[in-house]
Amino acid sequence: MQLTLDRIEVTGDGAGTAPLTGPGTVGIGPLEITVGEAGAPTPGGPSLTWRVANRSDGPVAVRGISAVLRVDDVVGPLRMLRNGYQSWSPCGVATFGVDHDPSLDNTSGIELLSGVHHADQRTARTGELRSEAVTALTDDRGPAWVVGFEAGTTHDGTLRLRSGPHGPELWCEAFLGDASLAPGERRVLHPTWAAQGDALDLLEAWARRAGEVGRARVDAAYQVGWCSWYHYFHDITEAALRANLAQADDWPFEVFQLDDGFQSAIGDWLTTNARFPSDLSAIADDIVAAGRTPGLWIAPFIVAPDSRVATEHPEWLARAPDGSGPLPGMFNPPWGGGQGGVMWALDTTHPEVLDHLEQVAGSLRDAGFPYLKLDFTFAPSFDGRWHDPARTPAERVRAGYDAVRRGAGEDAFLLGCGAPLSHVVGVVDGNRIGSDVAPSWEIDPAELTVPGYEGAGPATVHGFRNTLVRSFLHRRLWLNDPDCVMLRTSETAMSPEAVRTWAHAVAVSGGMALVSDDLALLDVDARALLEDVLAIGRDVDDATRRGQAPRCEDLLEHPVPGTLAAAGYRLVTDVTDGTSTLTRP
Ligand code: 9PG
Repeated sequence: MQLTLDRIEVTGDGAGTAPLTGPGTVGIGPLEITVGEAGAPTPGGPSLTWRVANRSDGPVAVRGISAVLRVDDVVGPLRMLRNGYQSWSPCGVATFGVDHDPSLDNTSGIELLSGVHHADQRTARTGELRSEAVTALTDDRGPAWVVGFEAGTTHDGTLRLRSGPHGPELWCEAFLGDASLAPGERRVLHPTWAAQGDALDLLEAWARRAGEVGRARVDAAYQVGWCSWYHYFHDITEAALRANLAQADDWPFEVFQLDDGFQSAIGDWLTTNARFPSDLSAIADDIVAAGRTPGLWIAPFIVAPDSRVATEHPEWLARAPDGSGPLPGMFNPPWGGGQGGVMWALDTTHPEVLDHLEQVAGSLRDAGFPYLKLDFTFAPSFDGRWHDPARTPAERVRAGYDAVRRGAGEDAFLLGCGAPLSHVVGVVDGNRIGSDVAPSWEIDPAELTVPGYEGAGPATVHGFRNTLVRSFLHRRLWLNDPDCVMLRTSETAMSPEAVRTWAHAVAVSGGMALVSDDLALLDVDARALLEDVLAIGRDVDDATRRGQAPRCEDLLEHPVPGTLAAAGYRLVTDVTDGTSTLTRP
C-alpha cells in the first residue's frame, strides 16, 4: 500500500481545493496553506508540518483543512483502525466499502448525539470511515501504515477514509470547528506523522511521540481504589459511602472516590443533596481519617438549567448555533434539572467561566479532595456561539481543563472522563479510555442508546474492547483508566467467568484498578482475585514504564479483539461470552 499527498481541501468559509504533492504553498479562497517537511524524525521518516494564514481583510471561519493522501496499491480489503473521539467512543477495526460511519445511522435527527463521539458533529459522507488523532491502515499484503497527528490541543486531527476519483483517499483533517481567523492571522497546525511497518510498534511509537510533544503527565503511582458508581449509581447515599469506608479496612485501596449523586445540582459542586447530610469537607476528613485519599466526581463543564450557577450567571452559558437559547451539553434524564435532563454547556472561552472553574476546583481541593474525576468534558466541543469565536473546539475543552488544573494544583490527580483524548494530553494524570462497564457483559437491551452508537452504551464488553484497542496509550499519554473492576458475583448479571475476564483485562492492561462494589457483597474469592489483579497490574505497569507497552495482538483482525499480552502475561478472551484463559510468565 502506498500513501502520497495529492491536494489540500478546505471546508467552511471559502471552501475549496488545490493540488499539492509536496512541500509548497497554495491559495484556497481567502486562505493560504503552506506545507513544509522537516519536523522531528520518526520511524517512518519526517512528519509533515503545515500552517494556515488568512490573507483576506475580513475574518474567516475555518471548519477544516485536509491534506488528502491517495491510497494506492491496496491488496484485498482495506481495513482501518478507528480510534474514537472521547473516552467512551467505540474503537476497533472496520473494513472500507463494507462498514460505514455511525453518524449515518443516527436517525434521531439530533446532530449533537453524533457530536459526542466525533470531533466534527456533522454526518459523515456515505461510505466514509473516520478515526480521531491516529489510525492504522492495513491490507492483505502489508506492512501497515500508521498515520496520526502529533498533538490535538489547538485543533482536532481527524483521519477520514473516503472514495476519491482514483480510489481510496485518506483525508488528514485539521478540524478547527469554524474558529474565526482574523485578517492576516497565521496558525501553525499540528504536524501529521505517517510511518509504514508493524502496526503495533508504530502505534506505540506514535503514542510515545505524542506524549513527548504534549508533555504528558505519566509519572503518577499505580492507582488502586474504590469508586461508588458501578454498584450504587445515582442512588449513592452518605450512609452507603460510610458503610463501605468502614468495611474497607482490610482492602488495599488508596483512593476512595465518591461518584455522581452527592451534588445538590449538576453545576453546583460545592453543596450536597439531602442524601448527604454532611458537607464535602466532613466527608473528605473522614476518608482521610480512614487512611485513604478522598476522590470526587464532577462534570465541570455542564450545568443543570435550574442550578444556582446557571440561574445566577446566564451569561456564562454557550449559545446554540442559531442563537435560540443555551447550548445543550448533555442529556441525562436522571439528573432532572428542570428541562427533562437537558444540561447546558458552560462557555469556556469566557474569562469569568474559567475563573469560576478554577475557584470550584480550588474549593474542592481545600475541602480535601486531591483526586478529581472530570466527566462529560466533551461539552465545550460542540458547534455553537461562543464568547470568543476565535477558539477551536479543542482550545475550548483544553481551556476548561487548564482552569481546573490551576485550581486543583499541580500535585492533584486529575482523571479525564468523557474526555476528547487529544485535548487533554499534558493536563490529566489519568484518562478513561473506554465506555462504561456495567453489571452485565453484553448491553442490556433496555438501555437507552443512540442509533449507531450502541457500542458506546454501558456493557462490560464495550469497556473491554476499548481497553484492548487503546492499551498502547498507557503511560504514554497518561495512566489508562480502563474503568472499574466489579468483583461481586451476586447482584450482577455477570457470570463469575466474565467477572474474572474483565478483572484480568484491567490487570494485563497495567491501567488503574478501582473496585466498584458494595464491599459487603465480596467474599474471600473476590479478595483473592483483586490481589491477583494488583500483582499482575503492577508487573505490567512497571514493564510499561521500562518501555514494554501492552500489545493487543489481534488488534487489526476483529471488530472486538480478544488477545492482550504484556510482561509475559497473555489473556485470550472469547468476547461472545466473556470467558478467557490467562497464561503467566
Ligand atoms: C456518572 C457516570 C460515571 C461513569 C462515567 C459516566 O450517555 N449517558 O447518559 C451516560 C451516562 C453516564 C455515563 C456515560 C454516559 O457514565 O463514565 O463512570 O461517572 O458518568 O454519571
